[in-house]
Amino acid sequence: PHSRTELVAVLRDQLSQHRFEHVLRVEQTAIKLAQQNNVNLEKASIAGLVHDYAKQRPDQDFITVIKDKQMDPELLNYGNAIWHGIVGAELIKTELGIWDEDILNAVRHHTTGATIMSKLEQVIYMADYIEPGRNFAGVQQARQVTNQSLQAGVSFQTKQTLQYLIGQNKAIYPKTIATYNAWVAVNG
Ligand code: DGI
Ligand code: FE
Ligand code: FE
Ligand code: FE
Repeated sequence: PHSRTELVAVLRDQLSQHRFEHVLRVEQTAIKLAQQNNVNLEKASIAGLVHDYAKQRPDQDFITVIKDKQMDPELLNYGNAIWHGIVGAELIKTELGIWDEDILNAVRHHTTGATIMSKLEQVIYMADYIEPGRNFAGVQQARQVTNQSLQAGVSFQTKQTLQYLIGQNKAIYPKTIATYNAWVAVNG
């Protein structure tokens, strides 16, 4: 895909209607946050559009990439929730021909966050969390905090997500814990 229109057509084909509409809302939210935080708008648009590109792929596609590219073997203990970003970025390179490492890192880290995140990575991490279709308890506060300070939003989400996962008896991917430790004390 060489234009936004072509990229949108690929995503419409790869994703369910529900997931496709989420992706369009993440794109628009990312563009807004990028404007507020002096981030490149075109990169925010592309990263927002492709962040969940691999979300509906079968597990075996990810397992193949993890083994072929000798990625962290610890990944094999997790599932689609962790794979679609970190491993999905590799599919975005080879299948969509997007090689921009800023965009790829934003996709890689959109679920788990990272100890150090660029502004673009922070924008995509937050846009995915607060896009207008989200309706979990606390999302209004998340939107307010993020509009005041992008970094405070990252901290807020990181703390909320870890609490949520523990409440659900989910295994925590070590990078998610590292993100928590790095961001827990950030207030603005
Ligand atoms: O792909 P989306 O649904 O738009 O959102 P996402 O990529 O941010 O999150 C996908 C899921 O991943 C979400 O239900 C929370 C979950 N998740 C985030 N960190 C971890 C995790 N799940 C596990 N098991 N461990 C984690 O560390
Ligand atoms: Fe996702
Ligand atoms: Fe997210
Ligand atoms: Fe998403």
